[in-house]
Amino acid sequence: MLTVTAGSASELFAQACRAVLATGKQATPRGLPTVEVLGATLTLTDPRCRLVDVWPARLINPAFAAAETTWILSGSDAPWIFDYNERLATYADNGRLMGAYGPRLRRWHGTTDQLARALDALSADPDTRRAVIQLYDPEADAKGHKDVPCTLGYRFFLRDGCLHMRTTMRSQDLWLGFCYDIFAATVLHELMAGWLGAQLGGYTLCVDSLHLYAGDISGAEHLREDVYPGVPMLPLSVPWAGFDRLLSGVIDGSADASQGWGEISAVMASYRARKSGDHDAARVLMARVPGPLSAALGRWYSHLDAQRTAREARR
Ligand code: 5HM
Repeated sequence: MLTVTAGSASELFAQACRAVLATGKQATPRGLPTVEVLGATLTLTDPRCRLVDVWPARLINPAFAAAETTWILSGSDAPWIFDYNERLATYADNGRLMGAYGPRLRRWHGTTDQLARALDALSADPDTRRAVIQLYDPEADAKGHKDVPCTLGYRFFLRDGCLHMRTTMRSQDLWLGFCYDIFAATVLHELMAGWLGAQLGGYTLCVDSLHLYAGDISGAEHLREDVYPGVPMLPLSVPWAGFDRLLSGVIDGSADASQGWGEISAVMASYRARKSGDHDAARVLMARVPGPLSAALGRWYSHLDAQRTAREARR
């Protein structure tokens, strides 16, 4: 059993990569070679340090992290998410990601808002062990869809005024999936703590298969020993009653939000502007709410620019 604890997602990521490289075994599910550890518990003690940003070995697209988080929390499985990550579309069946977390989270089997249920359970009995959000659906997920949820579920525990969150995953691609999954899950964690008026406790991820694909091993081997932890993200708060309205505004760019939500909204708007070819507007929008996410977006744009220059030089 692998156990790793760190104060930031970047450090947790780097330490977990080192551990998988050192102790992992070969496994080749769906014909794709991996190095895998079976049974890992990864704990992030400060869930607001949620951005994996390990320059230059592993940068993430912060606009996709922001977009995917709002997509999930709003209960959506709409294809607009592909505007932020075209590769996701390869996992779709008839244009839809059948494993999308959002509808399961906010409308399980078309009816139950599990987010509201978990909040109600914790409000009614702060010591409850029943604040459970289930994502894996044994019936729907055995039908052979391309996208099968890797997260089985989330649980929350309120102890001594601190809200702790635990996630169980059957499978976690440490290089690619982890960086985005931990971002979205810890936003949910921070929001739930805010709705309950609780301090933010630790975030613990229990993974069955924690793996690195063969193509990512060299990147993992080149991670620096002294990873910069980064700084906590700007605070995210919103009353539960206004949550869905705020999310719609963040998604369509109409929200007049400040702090963390303002940054998320600006980062998404900036990325849309850049995709439409307006790089100047993208830079202006990116600078609208300065914070760790917009700073990371600047690095992501530099990375995309460098890739384009290299491509042009090869022509
Ligand atoms: O064969 P399997 O269904 O586990 O393949 C899905 C791949 O996507 C795995 O490498 C899994 O770990 C990764 N993945 C992830 O890391 C998938 C999802 C989708 O729920 C996710 N994180 N959130």
